[in-house]
Amino acid sequence: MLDLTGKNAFVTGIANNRSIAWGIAQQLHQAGANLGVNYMPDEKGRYEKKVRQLVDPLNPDLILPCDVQDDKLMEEMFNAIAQKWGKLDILIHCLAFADKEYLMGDYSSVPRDAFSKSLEISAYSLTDFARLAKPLMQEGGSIVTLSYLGGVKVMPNYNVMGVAKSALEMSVRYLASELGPQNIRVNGISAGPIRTLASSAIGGILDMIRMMEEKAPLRRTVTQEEVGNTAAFLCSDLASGITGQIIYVDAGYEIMG
Ligand code: NAD
Ligand code: IMJ
Repeated sequence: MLDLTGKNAFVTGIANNRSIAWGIAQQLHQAGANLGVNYMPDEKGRYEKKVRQLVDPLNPDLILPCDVQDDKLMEEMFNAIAQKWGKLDILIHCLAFADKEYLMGDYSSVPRDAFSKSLEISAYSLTDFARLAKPLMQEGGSIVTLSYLGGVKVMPNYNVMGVAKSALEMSVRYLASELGPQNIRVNGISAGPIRTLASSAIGGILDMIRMMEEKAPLRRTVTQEEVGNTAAFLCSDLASGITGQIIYVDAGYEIMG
């Protein structure tokens, strides 16, 4: 039933084999979609090498550099998508960043530039993506982003990222409202804690995982594959009536008081 054959899907945010974006790319590929991915450009080309190796078995049509803070690269990425595919059906936004020193301690210590940087990379980039994708989604489409409970409730150390996720989730709603008439659906997945580069780099992730195992209704954490399955569902015709939603893939943790 879940069939994405012939759909063009661009997945952002793969850094390594633990990335949530990698889980999503695999499920979209399995459902039959044509894939494109980005890598974060760096001087030594480390991310590029890693991403190329990883995605090779999925035969991607496109592997493009993109730093969401770089307007030129953003434009070039969407131009390359337009040239290769003509139309885009699915866009996955799976990236976030805050300076590590502000993912701890007092929230109020965050300076203006670190606040702006985090909101720009983690939240504004979705709006940028939507504007650039809009002309490529004339036949409709699906945009999915990744969020975390820390955008709705105060979670230890999440700090400025929580404020960014809050802006991201509200952007999902405004974009869904704007793009709905063009049959473009915009949704978010709020995932439970998963060990990735972005989560392992911070203190306390193991405590959060232990808490999930104790308190979540399913008494466990969730996997990249489970998040990938939900993303594939949201991008498929099975979810044709769903837009503007944040779906929790968190073993039920969010409902607990
Ligand atoms: P990850 O480190 O594998 O992925 C983060 C990605 O963001 C990387 O690929 C990195 O290159 C990219 N990125 C950072 N700055 C960028 C920029 N300027 N331009 C382009 N790309 C940039 O970690 P992850 O946990 O897979 O994170 C993916 C998403 O999932 C994030 O939005 C994160 O907030 C969200 N999320 C993660 C968890 C978790 O526990 N791991 C839980 C809920 C939500
Ligand atoms: C991140 C910080 C604090 C608590 C956290 C997290 N918990 C979880 C995360 C409990 C699950 C992971 N998460 C949901 C994120 O969105 C992570 C974003 C992030 C992580 C880093 C680490 C390395 C770095 N900058 C980062 N920017 C964003 O330098």
